Amino acid sequence: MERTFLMVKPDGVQRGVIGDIVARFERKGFQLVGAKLMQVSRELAEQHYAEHKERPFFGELVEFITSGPVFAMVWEGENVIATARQMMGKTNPQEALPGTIRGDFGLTVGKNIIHGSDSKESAAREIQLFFKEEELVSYNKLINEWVY
Ligand code: IDP
Repeated sequence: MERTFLMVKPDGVQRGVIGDIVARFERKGFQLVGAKLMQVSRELAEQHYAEHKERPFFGELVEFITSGPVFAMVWEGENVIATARQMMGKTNPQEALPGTIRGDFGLTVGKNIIHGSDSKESAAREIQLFFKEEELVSYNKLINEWVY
């Protein structure tokens, strides 16, 4: 089973949409294997966004993601990386379709509510960056027989 790293950003936490977001992934049939509310340190933020180091908005990105608590999660399921990205919608909430998380909850690219890994490689990297192995739980849900 594939795993992905999803994170409700500080704007999503402040706006009180953690529950709505978790509910969407649960209802879809995905399985939560780890979650925590946490404050991202400057060092972790710089590692997480390392691929954007040269972009003009890198400073803003680090400031923003460290500006308040985030809700970090690991989700499991068939094709969860790509499907979660579809459920999130386009990076710019003004282009994200209604029905997607960013389309329904966001208005600006700098405050777009949620982060999600964009590939198998970034999922593996981000999961180990945010979670210790013992914080992730493997378990069987009987309902999976009705999902797959
Ligand atoms: P993604 O989050 O949809 O994968 P990326 O291109 O990886 O999008 O960008 C990472 C984050 O950087 C975005 O989620 C967004 O919050 C922020 N970002 C992207 N482009 C801009 C920009 O032009 N100005 C400010 N922030 C941006």
